[in-house]
Amino acid sequence: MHIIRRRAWEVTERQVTPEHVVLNRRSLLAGATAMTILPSVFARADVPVTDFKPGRPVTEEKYATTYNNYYEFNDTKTVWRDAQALKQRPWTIRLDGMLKQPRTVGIDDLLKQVSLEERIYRHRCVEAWAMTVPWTGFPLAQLLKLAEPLGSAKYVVFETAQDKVMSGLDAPFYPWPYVEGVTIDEASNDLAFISTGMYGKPLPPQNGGPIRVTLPWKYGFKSAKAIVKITFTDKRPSTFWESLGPSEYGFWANVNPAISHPRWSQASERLLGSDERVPTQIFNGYGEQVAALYADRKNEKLFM
Ligand SMILES: Nc1nc2c(c(=O)[nH]1)N[C@H]1C(S)=C(S)[C@@H](COP(=O)(O)O)O[C@H]1N2
Ligand SMILES: [Mo]
Repeated sequence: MHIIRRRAWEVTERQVTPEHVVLNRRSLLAGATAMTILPSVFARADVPVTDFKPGRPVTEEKYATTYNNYYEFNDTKTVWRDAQALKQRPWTIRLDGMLKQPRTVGIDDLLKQVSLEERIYRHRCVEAWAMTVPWTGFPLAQLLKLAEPLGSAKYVVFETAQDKVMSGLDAPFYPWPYVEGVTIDEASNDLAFISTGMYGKPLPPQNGGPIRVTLPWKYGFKSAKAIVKITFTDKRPSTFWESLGPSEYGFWANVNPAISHPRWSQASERLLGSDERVPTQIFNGYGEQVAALYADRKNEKLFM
């Protein structure tokens, strides 16, 4: 029996059951064959689902999994083809820096120590496209608890894989590895999530499989894919996109329709799979949950 842990900002009653959840339940009921197809630890049909009131339809899976950014492979939107070459097992994650005991954990060991759930989040790329995705995974706060950072650590830094199948790594000019980071306070926020599945299935390589971070109130580039190292530090990290273009891609990168990218407006966004444009919301619509994180940071460039 899975209990849905409700928080003030969650819906009190599920208004809709997303179609893929219904389908997975059905295939579970269909018996043993379906059970062997559904890998229990990555993504399960019986995990608690929270929809976070997306206010728009869930993006069709075929669009969310075939229109991607993954610069380690290449800079085209059809990078999903090349990304299939990234082996998803074995996979380890190094926990490093200012924590009680630096160590390396295997992903399947890690997954046994957390409680999986499904969350439907909006995703807003800084390029002004957006999708709405059912992620399976666990709160980043659970990982912090397992990692036991020292009280003096202020930031969590995610470093992503550099594999020989990633031909984009040979491209000059990019400051590999892809590194992203947030404050410990941001990482502890209820919305900060580690994704290991989507649409009730293991996370596909092109979407960051086997493990990525998902920070729905920030522009998508903060949500690092294919994480191999998590470091705790008291120094603000130099992050991939910020070091490439600090005036275009800041460290904080909170979504804000009122602050234009130097080369385009951020006022609206295109929904993947349709030509519909919808207004962009501050903090991507999650201000109620995250605005307080920034109350004492008024003098910083929080929104690009
Ligand atoms: N390692 C890595 N992570 C990454 C990127 C990348 O190029 N490499 N692109 C980022 C950007 S710009 C976005 S919008 C999202 C896209 O996630 P999606 O492909 O699952 O939609 O991944 C982010 N994480
Ligand atoms: Mo992005």
